[in-house]
Amino acid sequence: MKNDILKRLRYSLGKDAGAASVQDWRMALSLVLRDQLVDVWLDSARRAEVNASKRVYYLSMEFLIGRLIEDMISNLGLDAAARDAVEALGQDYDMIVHDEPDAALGNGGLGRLAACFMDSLATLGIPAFGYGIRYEHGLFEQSFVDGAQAESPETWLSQRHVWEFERPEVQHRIGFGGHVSRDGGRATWHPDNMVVATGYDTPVVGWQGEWGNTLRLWSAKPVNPFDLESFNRGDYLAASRSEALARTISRVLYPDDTTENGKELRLKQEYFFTAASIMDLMCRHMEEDGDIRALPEHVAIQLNDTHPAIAGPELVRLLVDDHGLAMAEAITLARRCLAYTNHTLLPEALERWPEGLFARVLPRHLEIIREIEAAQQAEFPGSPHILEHGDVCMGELAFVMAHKVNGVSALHTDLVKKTVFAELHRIHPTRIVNQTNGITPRRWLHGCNPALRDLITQQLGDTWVSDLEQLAALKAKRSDTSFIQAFQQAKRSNKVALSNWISETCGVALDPDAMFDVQIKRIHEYKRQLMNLLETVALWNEMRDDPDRDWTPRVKIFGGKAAPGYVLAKQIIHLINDVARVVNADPATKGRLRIVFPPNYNVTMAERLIPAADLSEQISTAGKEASGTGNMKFALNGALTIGTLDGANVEIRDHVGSENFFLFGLTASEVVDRRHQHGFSRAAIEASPRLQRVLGQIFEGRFSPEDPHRHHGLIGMLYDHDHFLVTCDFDSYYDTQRRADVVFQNSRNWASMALMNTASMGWFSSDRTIQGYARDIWQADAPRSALER
Ligand code: 26Q
Repeated sequence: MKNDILKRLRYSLGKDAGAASVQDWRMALSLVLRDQLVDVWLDSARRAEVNASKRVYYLSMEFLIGRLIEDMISNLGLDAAARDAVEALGQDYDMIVHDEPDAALGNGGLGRLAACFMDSLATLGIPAFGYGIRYEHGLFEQSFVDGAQAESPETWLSQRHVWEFERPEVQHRIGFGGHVSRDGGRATWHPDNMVVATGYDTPVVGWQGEWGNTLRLWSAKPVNPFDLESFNRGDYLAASRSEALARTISRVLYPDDTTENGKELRLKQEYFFTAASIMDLMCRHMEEDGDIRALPEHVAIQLNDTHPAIAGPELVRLLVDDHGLAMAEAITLARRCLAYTNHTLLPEALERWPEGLFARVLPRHLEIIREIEAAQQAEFPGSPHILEHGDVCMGELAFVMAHKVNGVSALHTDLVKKTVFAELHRIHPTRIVNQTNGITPRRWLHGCNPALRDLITQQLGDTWVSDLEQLAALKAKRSDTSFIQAFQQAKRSNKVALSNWISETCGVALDPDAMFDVQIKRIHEYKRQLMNLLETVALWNEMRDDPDRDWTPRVKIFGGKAAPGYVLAKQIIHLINDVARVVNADPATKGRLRIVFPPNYNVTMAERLIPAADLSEQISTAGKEASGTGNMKFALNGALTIGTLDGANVEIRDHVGSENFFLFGLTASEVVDRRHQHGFSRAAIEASPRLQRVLGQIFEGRFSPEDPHRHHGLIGMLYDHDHFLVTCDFDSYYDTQRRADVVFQNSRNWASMALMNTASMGWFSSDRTIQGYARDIWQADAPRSALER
């Protein structure tokens, strides 16, 4: 391996060992690893082809994959070999591995779920492609300027992305705009704008390197790179205008995790990657089979939310306009290929596009949508409309064009049936199914938590990594003193490592024996970071009032980004930083309470924080968080959850046992009722002197003396439009936190509860989730040989 690295350094990167930077070493090592992936990868592709296997196509606007190098190393079983080789070359292995930039091609849960699914599909040996966009700029980088969020562009591609293979031969022309002509019965779309989608392939090899799938990301290029005529005239700007226009499409990830309504570029991005993916899979099918009517036997297309919902009309367009099928047959055939995953109930997050915009960008698709609508109304009179109030409703479109629709946790699926799609569910009572989310144990335990991983492997051997339910055997160790001590030791070493990193990056010293209480996720009102902060201030007050009490020391850790246009979320960030500054400077609570908010939360930071957490904050307003997946990562790594009955929290609590979970707050149906009570938030505030005091302090500028009015907006919101019931759940949350304090004092008991969490989380492996999709939705099996390990 050492020689291979030197060879790559020299012949692929053109560098001499003496002149090589950390980045050069990292790339050389990565290229060596990539070589080793290629054989399995190509072999898997060949096997899928000769077996004419059904392929799964996972269409997602986002793949939040993070760094790849450690995954690649451990999936190939090369951990020791890679470290030895690098050290023999006199280089710092950890520095090299940490040099890789995060591929942040996603906002949060939905994008990370797609990445976990790719890992599980490969591990299970299910032939699959992930299709998405190769954004030049991923999610923005976050910094804090005087406590406020500032954004700057992310630039992961400023260095070469070593894992990918550019496929200049894989090109599809994507049209926009123009008009539709008719010749006899046949329609032809004449776009007035074209871009080329070029594929870039990243191999995704599963655990132990037995099967490899492809993540194919599309980049937009101009049809004609350069207008020579304009150049010769001396008009240099015009000469490259078409290039600039085309490239805009794959330039940047929208940083919003709810809908940015009506943005033309967003619609173009959605159509761009969906159309390229559909054309790509159609070409593959026609080459391999040749019978367009056999498409559903070979193709399962999963739509990750409505973002690729234009796949329905696009598939119908190709079947009717290019292959000559009748409209009704085309719709039925398309539906048998398509399935749709819903990730949200928030009304503002359901995608709608103005018909006018649609007509301008995708005129033929709008016609087809009208036909889909007409067919649906003819068969099911009074069915909810796809076209409504001058908008194209993407949720209804996706539902009607899918043979299965799934929610992402039991509670969420139940609410999908009762709320957003109640009427469609009545008409199609077997279409909605549940597939509770999962996480890949390779990254979220084996990779990120070596201390715990080694302890588990010592006990169980290493087959748990691809069969996570085996962790249940650890339950027998809950009263085993020496095992519990080893489990505690693993957690403590992770906390020490995190403390060192926090001290370097934030300049705050932490006590590794304090309770590490962590809330990391996008900043959203419904996720209630604000409630966590109010509780922190209340605790600070009480510690100052009663300094002699035996307080459980706490470290409150926050992480997360706010959408740049989400004013309230940004105010919450500012308030957290303001409170942190005051509390961390207070000698009265020194050693007892610390607040840290390391900037630029991303996948890599999650991998540091989660293994070091004692308490996991999953405190969304009940009924609002579709599932959550961070909640699973924490519990798997031995943190206890403080949480509401929301999303997958419900199922986590069922698995780990109610005695090992800190439950509080209103239930989803109580939330609905409470909202109808006039003045509910003022009533809740009045009933809680503790909360009143905190709100008063913030209002008076206790934490922002240089700008005492800074947080008036937030406080006013809590009094008058507390849509997410922060005030109503506050007391219950505060009391439950104090219960957690007491339990934490008995560290052995806490560790035993934490162990019960780790041992009970096997079901939340994304391997189980993917097996559910394969069985209930895709009818896709793993080829025997790949599964037989
Ligand atoms: C849509 C249109 C225009 C601009 C942006 C968007 C957009 C982008 C991202 C809308 C939504 C998202 C992301 C949603 C998301 O991450 N949802 C989360 O999905 C997780 C995986 O199922 C769940 O665990 C979380 O509960 C859910 O919030």
